[in-house]
Amino acid sequence: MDYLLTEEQMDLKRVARRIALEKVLPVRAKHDEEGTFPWDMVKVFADAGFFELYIPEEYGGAGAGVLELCLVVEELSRICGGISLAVAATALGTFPILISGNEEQKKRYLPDLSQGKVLAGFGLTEPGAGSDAASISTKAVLNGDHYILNGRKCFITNGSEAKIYTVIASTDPTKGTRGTSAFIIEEGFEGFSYGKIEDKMGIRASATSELVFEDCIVPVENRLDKEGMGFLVAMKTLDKSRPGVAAQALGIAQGAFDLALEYTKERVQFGKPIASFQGIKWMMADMYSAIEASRALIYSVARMIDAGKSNVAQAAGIAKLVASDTAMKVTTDAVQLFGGYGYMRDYPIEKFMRDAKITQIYEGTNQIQREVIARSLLRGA
Ligand code: COS
Repeated sequence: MDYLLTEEQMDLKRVARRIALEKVLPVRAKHDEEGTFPWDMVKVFADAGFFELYIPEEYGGAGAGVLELCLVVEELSRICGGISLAVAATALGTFPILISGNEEQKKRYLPDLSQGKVLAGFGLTEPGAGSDAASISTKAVLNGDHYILNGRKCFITNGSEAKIYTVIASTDPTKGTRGTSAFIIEEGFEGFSYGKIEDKMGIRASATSELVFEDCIVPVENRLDKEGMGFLVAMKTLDKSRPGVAAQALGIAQGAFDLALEYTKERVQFGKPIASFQGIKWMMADMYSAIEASRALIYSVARMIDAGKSNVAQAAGIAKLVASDTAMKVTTDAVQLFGGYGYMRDYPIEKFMRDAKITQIYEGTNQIQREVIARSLLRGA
């Protein structure tokens, strides 16, 4: 397949592949086993310019786009779907500022984010508000020149490691989706702390934690856009970030496939490599075809977003749905191809299956993606 990437995009993909092999691979097992945050890799990624890709040049970024972000996330995830999240989840936390920040907010926050000096996270989900994002109960009450936030966000990727969080809170509970607002919260704001740090099945090299707001003081100038725009900011953010989850899923699928291909060529049973059996060959062909189909989809959706197309919710949902279901199927099949060895933690393949699962769940479960896709169909959008 030829995806007609530019020379620069192919170079970027090669650099990400090299860094993944040279730097990420040696520390992958350790971070996965110990569940530690890969600060050693954040420095490497910052030096390589991975945090600046999608940020405009005037704020210290590279002025590239979602496609470039996807290329990097794909290649890093091909080695470790957990470590790649330091980059991908920072993009998720940064997009609201890019989408709806004013000049002052962009100048204040984007330069440090683009240099990887600080990481970001995105706070929408709450214990009682997951798929039903409009039902959030975290409240922000205006009090002079600041808001007072009370509530709790959960499952926040990069939580407790990031310094900047874009958080959605209710400013007028009587107005439903139009009664929510988005805020930039800095670590260190009075009344802001971290709650439970999660112990996870997969992506164990990524931090996931609660954000706790107890009479947290947030200056009015940290509100993004007008009051009431929070839900829209969140939806537009997810439109832009879901291709990144799809790219993470794609990388995980490709990484598992790489290992399975190598193994089936080497593993001899009944006197020949198992790759020579039709049952195995056809499995590999199906796995590879699904991976390429996901790749074609993700790159084209990322290009749509970078071209400034509107109404990308459906396309972003399709990319996330197809790529994450592919990742789950391909990694499960890869474990199957390794047989008993695939189930053992001595081999890296089971980690790919554990890492794949979350891509069907976060940034909107795949049931929600189907809902988004179907609603667009029914609206004729
Ligand atoms: N772009 C622009 N506008 C959008 C939009 C989008 N992608 N999605 C919704 N809107 C608008 C709608 O057009 C509607 O506008 P009006 O009030 O003018 O009619 C408004 O936002 C409310 O939308 P809707 O009625 O569809 O809201 P619902 O409460 O039914 O929720 C879903 C819609 C299910 C799509 C939303 O709750 C969702 O995405 N849930 C998943 C959340 C998620 O991904 N969580 C993961 C955690 S974040 S990492």
